[in-house]
Amino acid sequence: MFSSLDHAMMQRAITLAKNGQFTTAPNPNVGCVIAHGEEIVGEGYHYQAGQPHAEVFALRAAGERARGATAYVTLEPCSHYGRTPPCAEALVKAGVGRVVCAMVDPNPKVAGRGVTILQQAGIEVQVGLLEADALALNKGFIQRMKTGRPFVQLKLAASLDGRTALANGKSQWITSAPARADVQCFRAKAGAILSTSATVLADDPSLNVRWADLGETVQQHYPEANLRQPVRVIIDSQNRVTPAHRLVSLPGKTLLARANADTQTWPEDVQQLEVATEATGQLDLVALMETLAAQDINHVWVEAGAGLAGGLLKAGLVDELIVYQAPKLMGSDSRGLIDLNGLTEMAEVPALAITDVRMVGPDIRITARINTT
Ligand code: AOF
Ligand code: ZN
Repeated sequence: MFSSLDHAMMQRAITLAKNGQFTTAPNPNVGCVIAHGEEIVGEGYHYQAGQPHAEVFALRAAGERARGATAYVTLEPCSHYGRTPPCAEALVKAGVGRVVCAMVDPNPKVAGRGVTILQQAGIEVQVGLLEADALALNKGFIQRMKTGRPFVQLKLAASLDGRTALANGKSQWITSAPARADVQCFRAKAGAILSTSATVLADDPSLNVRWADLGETVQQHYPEANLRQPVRVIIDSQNRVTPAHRLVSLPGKTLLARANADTQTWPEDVQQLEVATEATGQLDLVALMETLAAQDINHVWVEAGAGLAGGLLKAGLVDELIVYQAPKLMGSDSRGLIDLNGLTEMAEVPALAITDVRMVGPDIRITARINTT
């Protein structure tokens, strides 16, 4: 059904889509190429929510040459009036002859209606080219649309023997500067950074994206990578975070997830989010994730201690682990990586599937999925 030329064009559209990976949240990354055979007449990608969609930029570039052309789009063209008018209608109006999309848009407002609009206008439509690559582009968006929960990445940093701090609590720094720059890139792509009041009280962290720390590659290729700050979400069931903590007054939104809101005066960018609690008094993490998804957060990047890491794993809320390990040995009286107390059988041990291993400076970075099979 698809020629090698089709593959090359969709590959180009996927490359274009990645240009928006730091900026489009909560919208998906989408790329579009308009071509007559081998000749590309227009290209575009979605840059930021509220800005035109990928197809609009590509159609603008193509002008009259869009007539009779093939449009390659990494996501089904939209059919709805959102922040912008429907792309499917724009493609019809421009007179394209054929549309190839990598996948159907899981947004219930679209979900096949874009394809129908095109087909009803007599345009040939094909779906499914390089679908796996398109799915990988928007793991968070797709998961939120399909399940009402965000995609959750748990970051862990440890010595080679899996320790995160000495027995006296000292931990700066275990991993290298390049590993910490890599963390900044993950933060910059996420919709939210999740941490706990324990971390805030212990370290008074910023939990923001810092341009200077993003590393040269990102700085050169994505000059707008720090235009958007992820939302900081702090689990604070005991109301221990105060307006004096550093992250409260940094640019960007902060959500304090609490059992009960307090009556203090907080800066405008700080919102208290009341979340249901469990019998233990701890916040219901599933309810928290669903609330975050309802606030359009596709992708949560977790940077916290062993307690939250264990809690999220036990609740089945972790989709991917990003583990940095430094070439250091800290010994078994140092602190461990994850609280998974009470395991008595190997059958209860969460099984992982490692999907990537690479060096980041002198450290290694392991990416793993929870193995559900
Ligand atoms: C497309 N092309 O480039 C993107 C699409 O609020 P809006 O108007 O920006 O609409 C956002 C929705 O549109 C988003 O949830 C997704 O369903 C679709 N995104 N569609 O045709 C694009 N970014
Ligand atoms: Zn659109």
